[in-house]
Amino acid sequence: SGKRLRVLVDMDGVIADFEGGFLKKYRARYPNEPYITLEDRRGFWVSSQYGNLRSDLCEKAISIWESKDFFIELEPLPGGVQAVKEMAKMENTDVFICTSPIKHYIHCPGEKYAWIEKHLGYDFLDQIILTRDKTVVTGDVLIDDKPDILGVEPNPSWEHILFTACHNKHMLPSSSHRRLLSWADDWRGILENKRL
Ligand code: UMP
Repeated sequence: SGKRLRVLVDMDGVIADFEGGFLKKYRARYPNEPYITLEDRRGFWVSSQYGNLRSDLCEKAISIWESKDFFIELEPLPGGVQAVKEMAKMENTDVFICTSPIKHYIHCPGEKYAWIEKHLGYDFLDQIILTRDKTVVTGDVLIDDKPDILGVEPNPSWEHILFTACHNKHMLPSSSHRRLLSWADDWRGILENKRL
């Protein structure tokens, strides 16, 4: 019922556990260095918080996600893969995975494709949008854990639904954001609302 809907779903922090994967590999590679628990994470940029802890930890953090196999080995976040599959099967619904690759491009873009094929299937490779600027992509909703999604387009077509993550869960309720607390939250209700 209602109009056709285009849903953009972010990858890291929404369907793939970037924060958990990072912390596990950081602690394994740098067992004698300080780290930030997921409970203590604040701010979208992991590298900034590690850099504030001690300046040399910024580049050590970056070395983790620039390594081969970091992105392909990320675990799915609870309910994310199932929700995206279910969403894609709904009538009048087009789902795209909209994700920003890191600029160290040797491993990341290919591994993002491989992750989607592994967890969502070969046919889902048609639904990938890799972009460093999500404001130029049109859609009805963008489900993303990054609080500030900026780019060259000052008035993006999508409504940003803030997906709760360890780094944004303490942020005050923003008038500009509706939230999805997890994939157990009412994402179907948000879609039905956008269809009206
Ligand atoms: N990323 C960084 N630095 C950080 C944290 C994440 O470069 O401190 C990368 C990982 C992802 C990208 O490839 O940024 C985030 O992409 P989106 O979730 O915004 O699509």
